[in-house]
Amino acid sequence: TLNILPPTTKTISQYACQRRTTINNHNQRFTDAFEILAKNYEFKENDDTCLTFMRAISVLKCLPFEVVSLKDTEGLPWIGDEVKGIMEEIIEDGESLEVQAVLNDERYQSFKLFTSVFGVGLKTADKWYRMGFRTLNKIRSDKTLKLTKMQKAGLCYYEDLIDCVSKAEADAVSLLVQDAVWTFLPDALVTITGGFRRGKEFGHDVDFLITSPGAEKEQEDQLLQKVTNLWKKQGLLLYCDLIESTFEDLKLPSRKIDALDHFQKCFLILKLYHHKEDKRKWEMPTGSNESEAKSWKAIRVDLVVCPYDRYAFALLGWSGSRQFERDLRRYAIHEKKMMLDNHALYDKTKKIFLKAKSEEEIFAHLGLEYIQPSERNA
Ligand code: DCP
Ligand code: MG
Repeated sequence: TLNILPPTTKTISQYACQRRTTINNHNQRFTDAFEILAKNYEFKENDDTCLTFMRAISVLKCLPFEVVSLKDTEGLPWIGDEVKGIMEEIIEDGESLEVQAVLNDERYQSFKLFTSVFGVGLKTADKWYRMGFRTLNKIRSDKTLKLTKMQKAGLCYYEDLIDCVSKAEADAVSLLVQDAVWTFLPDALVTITGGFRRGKEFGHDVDFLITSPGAEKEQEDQLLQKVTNLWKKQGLLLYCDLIESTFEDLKLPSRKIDALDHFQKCFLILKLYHHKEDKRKWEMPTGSNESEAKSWKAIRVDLVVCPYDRYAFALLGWSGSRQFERDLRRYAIHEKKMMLDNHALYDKTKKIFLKAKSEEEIFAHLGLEYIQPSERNA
């Protein structure tokens, strides 16, 4: 049969790691709607339907044009009938009834609010909802609730943490992290990862990967303890959860698509003081006492330390996006019979680990064209 697909759509891969996705999303009116539906399915623990919408979102984000009619979606992967139905509604009426219904749903609203607290996952959100809670203030003032240390910090700094981290704030945190790390390991590489490495202007946290070519294993193991102790002394450490390494040299990459990695890491809340120049923005309205003006903001920071020979794998794994990472692993196993995770790449046919010094080498091992971080916003 003749191939009658328009040239722009016929080459779009089902794998996000074979697509270039910048931060310029031409289809936000659809992806915003699907993000609400995906979240709602996540809250209902309907993971398959959630993934269906996440994949559709990811495909729509890579299109270099705005979809204005359903014809534009012909030949696109992951755009099934359910997805098309909602797109049609949005095209015709400007909104979807299903999305409106979710937004008005009390359970959705409560889960959205509760899971926006650092340290609160689906289990806790569900518990609070069943107990009849609907607001954070009721949770804060309840004396009988047992909160984890993480949740207490999450509620305490809630207003700061819900306000996204800007690129400028991320840069200021970078200086803090570099300063502290270089005090103990002067040759360390400190790299910003996550959304900011992909060129995003805002994030919910700031992620860093740290490695050192010269450090002994012992020095590497003690680094995060030393860094966080220093911040504690300086009064900058608002919360710290240090996770010890469970990394083993010969462990096979994980089979699970969403598995956490085994590197030493810490989940932090840091006190970031505002620069003198932008202090005006933070002063109280005229008439109030200037000393009441808050001169700092609480910021979520993740630090990860990896052995130098695993740097490329850890960097690729922590740079995201989540959908890009999932599809890299799915592509590796299904198309290449290779297992990839944040630590290593293993060829199941040859039964060998494939080493890599750079992300480019990992893409090459997988037979993939290199995709820059700024094009991984899938
Ligand atoms: N990551 C992952 N799987 C997880 C957690 C993280 O693949 N379960 C990777 C992909 C993410 C990166 O780590 O891009 C950082 O995680 P974040 O949750 O910080 O995500 P982003 O930095 O991409 O976005 P945000 O702006 O929300 O921080
Ligand atoms: Mg992040």
